[in-house]
Amino acid sequence: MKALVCDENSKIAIQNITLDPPKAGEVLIKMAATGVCHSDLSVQNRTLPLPIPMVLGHEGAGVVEQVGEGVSNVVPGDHVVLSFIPECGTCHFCERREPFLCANGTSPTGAMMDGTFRTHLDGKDIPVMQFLGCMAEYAVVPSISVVSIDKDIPLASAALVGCGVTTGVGAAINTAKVKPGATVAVFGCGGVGLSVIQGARIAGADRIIGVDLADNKLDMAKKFGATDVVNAANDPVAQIKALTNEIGVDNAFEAIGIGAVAQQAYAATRRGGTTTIVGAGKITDSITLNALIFFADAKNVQGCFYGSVNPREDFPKLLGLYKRGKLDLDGMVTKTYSIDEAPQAFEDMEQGRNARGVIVY
Ligand code: CXF
Ligand code: ZN
Repeated sequence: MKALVCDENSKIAIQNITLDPPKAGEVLIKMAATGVCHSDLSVQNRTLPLPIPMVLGHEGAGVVEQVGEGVSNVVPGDHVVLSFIPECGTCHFCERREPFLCANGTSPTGAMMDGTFRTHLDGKDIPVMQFLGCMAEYAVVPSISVVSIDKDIPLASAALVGCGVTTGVGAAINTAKVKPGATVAVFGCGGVGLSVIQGARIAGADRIIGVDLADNKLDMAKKFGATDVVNAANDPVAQIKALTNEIGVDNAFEAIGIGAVAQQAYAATRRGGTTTIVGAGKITDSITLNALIFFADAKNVQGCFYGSVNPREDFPKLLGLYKRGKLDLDGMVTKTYSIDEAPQAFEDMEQGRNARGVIVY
C-alpha cells in the first residue's frame, strides 16, 4: 500500500510499504482522510526528534476494517477519528483524567505498544508517527487510539479533530478557559491558530485579535471569528495595546512555536492575564522572562499540549459543535490532495497557502 515516508535523509516520498494484520488490542483502519499538520513537517525538519525513517501522519479519520483479539470499543464498519495520544487508562495521568498527558502516549522508537512493528519497507521494520502513521491508505493502530463518531460526519472534516482543531479549540476552552467578554490575541493564524480563534469565539470572547505576517492568513482569521487583525511586521504588541486601551489582552496565545513570538504574546498579555504557548518550538529555542517583571505583572504563562483534551469525551463534543454549526470544520479544509500529491501538500503548508490541506483516499 502507499504511504508517505520521511527517509533517513529527511526526504519525503510516497513508498510502497507492507502492513501486518492487527495484533491483540489493535485495529486496522481504512484511511479516508489525513490532515497535513506542521508537526509532520517538524519530523522532517527535525524540530520534533522522532526517529526517521518514519511513516508520517497523526491527524486522520477512517473506517474500521478489522479488529484484533480483545478489542471491544469498535467493530468493523465504525467510523473513527484517530487520536495521536492513546489513552492507556492506567498511568498516573490517565487515572487523574488527564489522558492528553498519558505516560504511554508517545513511542520514542516509532514501534507499536508491544515494541514490535506492523509496517515494513523493503523487508525492514519502519517506525510510525505516534502509533498511527496514518498518511497511508491503511493504518494498524492501538484500539485505545480510536474514537468512534457518527457516520453522517464527512471524514475529511472529522480528520481535523485528530490534531489541529482539537489542539486549538482545546487551548482556548480547556487550557486557557477563555471567559465570555474576554479580550484575546492569537499569534499565528495557521490551522492551530485559526482553531484557537474559533475556540475563543465559541467561548464568547468579545475581542479576538488575529496576528500573522501573511495577509492571506489574516483574511482567514477574520473568516473564523477574529474581530481585529494585526500584521506582525509592524510592532504587533504596540498594535494590540492600542486596540485595548494600552492594557493588553486577557488571553494571548502563541500558535507557531517560536520563542520570540511567545515573548511578544507575553508582552501583549495584560497584567494578571494569561499567555498560553500552543506551538511546538525547537529544543534550541527559549523563552526568557524577566525575574522582577514576571513577579510584578503577575501574568500566568502556561504550556498547552493537545488542547488539554480527553479525546474520548472531547472529540464527540467538538463534532457536536460542528453539527450545530458552531464550529466550522468544512471551511478549514482549504484543499484536498491524493496521497500521490502529499509532497505538494507539504509545500503548500510551508508556503502558508492553506488553513488545512487534507489527503483523501
Ligand atoms: C504533536 C505533538 C508531538 C507529537 C506529534 C504531534 N502535536 C501536534 O501536532
Ligand atoms: Zn498535528
